[in-house]
Amino acid sequence: MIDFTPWPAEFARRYRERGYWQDLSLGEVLGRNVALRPDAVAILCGERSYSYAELDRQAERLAQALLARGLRAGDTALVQLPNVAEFYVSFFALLKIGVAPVNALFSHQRLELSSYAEQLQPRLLIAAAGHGLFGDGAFAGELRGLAPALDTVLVLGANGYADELSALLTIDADGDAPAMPAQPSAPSEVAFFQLSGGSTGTPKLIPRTHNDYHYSVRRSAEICRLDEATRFLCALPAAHNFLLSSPGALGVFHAGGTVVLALDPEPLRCFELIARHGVTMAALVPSAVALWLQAAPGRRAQLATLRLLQVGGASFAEALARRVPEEFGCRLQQVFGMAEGLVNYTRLSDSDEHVYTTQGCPMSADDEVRVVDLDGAPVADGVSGMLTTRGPYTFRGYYRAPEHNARVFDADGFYATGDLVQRGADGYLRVVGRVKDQINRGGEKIAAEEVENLLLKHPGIVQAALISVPDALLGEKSCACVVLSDATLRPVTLRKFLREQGVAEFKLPDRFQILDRLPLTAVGKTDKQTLRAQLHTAAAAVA
Ligand code: OOB
Repeated sequence: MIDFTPWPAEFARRYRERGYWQDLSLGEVLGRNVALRPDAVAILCGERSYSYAELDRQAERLAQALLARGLRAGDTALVQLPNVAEFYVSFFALLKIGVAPVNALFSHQRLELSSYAEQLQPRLLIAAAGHGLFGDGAFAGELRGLAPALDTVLVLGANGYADELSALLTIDADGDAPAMPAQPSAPSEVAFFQLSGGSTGTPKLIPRTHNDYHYSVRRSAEICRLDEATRFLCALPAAHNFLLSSPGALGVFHAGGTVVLALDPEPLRCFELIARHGVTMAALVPSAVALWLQAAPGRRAQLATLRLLQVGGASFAEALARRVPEEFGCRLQQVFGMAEGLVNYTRLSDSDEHVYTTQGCPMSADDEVRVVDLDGAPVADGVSGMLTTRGPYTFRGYYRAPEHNARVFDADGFYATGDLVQRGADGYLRVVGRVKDQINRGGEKIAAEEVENLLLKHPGIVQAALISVPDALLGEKSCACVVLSDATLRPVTLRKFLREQGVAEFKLPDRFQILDRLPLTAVGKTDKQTLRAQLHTAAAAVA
C-alpha cells in the first residue's frame, strides 16, 4: 500500500453516508462510458481519433504489457508526457493495475524529475523522446541511480508518437484477451499523485485517492453541466488538476463527451481546433485569455460553438472578465482551485456580478472553509484572511513530509492554502492576495525558496530573494534580488547557472536586481514586502 494520511474515520464515514465516496475505482470515469457508449469519440488528438472502446482497449493492452514486465499494485510511476492521447492511455492503464503515477509537467526538467524520482522511488518511467532529456538513455540512467527500483522505462518515439508504445503493446500483449487479472488499488487508497505549486524548496507530492478524486470529478462535471455533447478543448497541461478534474478531461470522460487536445493555448491554432471540431468548452489561465482576446476580433465565427470558457489558476482581472462573453460569445466561469483539493466555481446560473467579481464558491456542501487571521481566529465575512479548508476531496497530508505537514495543517485537519481571501455572506470567495512565498507566473507556480536555494549555490552570491513583480500579460513575473560578493557577475551568467542546474525554464528569474543589501524584518528574515515596495518605487521613478 502506498503511504498517505487518511481522513479520520468519522469523516470517512460521513463522506460515504452522503454519497461522495462511492468506493469505486477512479478508472470508472472511463469504464462507465466504455460500457454505455463504446463508439462515441473520447479523444481527438491531431489526426487521431479514439473511441471510448479504443481508449480502453489501448489502456488494457498497456496494463497487460506492464503486468508482464512485473509491475504490481502498490508500485509507483513517473510519467512525463505532453498533451497527447497517450497521456490518458497510460493514466487509465496504471489505474487498472494499481500503479500510482506522478504526472510531471512537460516543462519540468532534470531537477524536478530527479526530485520526484527520489521521493517516490518509482518502478516505471514513461517519458517522451520529444523532451530534451529523453532523446537518449542517459538521463533515464541517471534517474535509475536515484531510484534503484526503476526497472521499466518506456520512451514514446518522436516520429509517429505511438510507435514505441505500439511496439511494446504488440510484443507483450498478443490479442485482446487479458493474460493476467488486472487489479486496481482499493478505492480508499492512493490512485495517483498531484504536484504542489509549493512555497518551499522541494516540490511536494499530493496523494489523491480514488474516492476523493472520483467525487471531485463527478461533482465538477455536474456543476459545469457536462454531457455527451460536450467537446472540451484541453490546451493547458493535461496533468494539471484544472485540466484533469475541474472538470477537465476526466469530467468529460465521465459525461461521455470528447476531449480535443492542443499542445498549448496559442490562439490561432486553438481557434482552428474549435472551429474544426465544434468545441463547446475550454479552460484557460488568465494570460492565455488575454492572448485570445487580442486574436479574436475578425475571428469570432470560428468560436461559434463555444459555450463556456473556464478561467482559473491565477487572478483574473475584472476588466478582462467582463470582455469574455461579448468578445467570445460564450459564458464565463471562474475557477479557483488547487492540486491539494478544494475547487471553487462560479455557477452557470450565477448573476453576471458574481461571475465577474468573485472566484466562485466551493463545489461541495461539505467543503469546510475557515478564513482566519494570523492567530488562526476566524475573521468576519468581507474581511481579508487566510483561507484554510478541509473536505471530502481535500488531502490530509503531503507524501512523506511530516514536518511540512505539521506547519500547513491545524489541529482540526484544516489545510492552510496560503491564499488571502474575502468571503462574502453568500459563501463566495474573492482571492485578494497570498501569504505563501510563491510567484504565480501566469498560472505557473514558482516556489521562491526553491530558486533562492539554487541561486545561493553560486559562490558569487551572498544573499538572494525571489519576489513577484507585476506584469501586464502574465499577472506576475519573477525578480531575483541578489547581493553579490563578485561584482562582475551579470544576469546572463546567473541565468545560465540556474539553467545548468536543470530547473524548469519558467522558474528562471525574468529580472535580476543587484542590491547592496536586502531589507530585513525584526526577526532578521528578508523583508519581501519592503523589497517589493522598493522595486515598485524604483520602477515608478523610471517610468
Ligand atoms: C490551480 O492549482 P495549483 O495547485 O496549480 O495552484 C493553486 C493556487 C491557489 O492556491 C491560488 O494561489 C492560485 O493557484 N489560484 C488562483 C486561482 N486559481 C488558482 N488565484 C486567483 N484566482 C484563481 N481563480 O491553479 C487550479 C487547480 C484546479 C482548478 C483551477 C486551478
